[in-house]
Amino acid sequence: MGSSSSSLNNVPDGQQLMQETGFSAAHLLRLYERFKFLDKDNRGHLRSEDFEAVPELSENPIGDRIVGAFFLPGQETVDFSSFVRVLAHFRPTEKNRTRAGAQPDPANSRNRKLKFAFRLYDQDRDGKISRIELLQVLREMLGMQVTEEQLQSIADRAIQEADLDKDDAISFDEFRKSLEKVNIDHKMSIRFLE
Ligand SMILES: [Ca+2]
Ligand SMILES: [Ca+2]
Repeated sequence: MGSSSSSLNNVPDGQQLMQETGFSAAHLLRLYERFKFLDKDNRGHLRSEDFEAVPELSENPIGDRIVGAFFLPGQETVDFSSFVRVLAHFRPTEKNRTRAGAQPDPANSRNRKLKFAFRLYDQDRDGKISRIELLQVLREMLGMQVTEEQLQSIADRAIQEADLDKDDAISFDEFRKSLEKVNIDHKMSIRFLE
């Protein structure tokens, strides 16, 4: 433990990030190595094009959206702390959290994971997934495999099933309910963290 916490001193805000995100010292060190590797020019921050070097994102049909989630609105760079805070959403959910100082609703909780996923759809951030926003994601994910008509009918069905208040859009609550039985950990795994 002694050696890993001393090397953690080389990681910017290492101790604080460990507390906040639940990543171990060893894990944070690996993420910092990864970050420095992506930060080719040693600027201390990443731009969206730096993420192209991550195959799991560049090959992911909605990789651009996931990369976009690393950036706050209007910002073009992401520093190491923000990088880690976003990646914390991809940590497996802990069933029995008794860790001292743990956040009441940490980034890897089911609720926070769902919120993260919801924002990948809700690009105008109005708190609802509109039919158009849903269609855009489906188009990116399914691409050439389906016709426009099939896409429309998949979207119709998804909205019909999830849209409880019949406003033709999916609120976060409706989104959460429609995914009640889905293993979100499995859906939101990313090899990046191994
Ligand atoms: Ca929206
Ligand atoms: Ca609705």
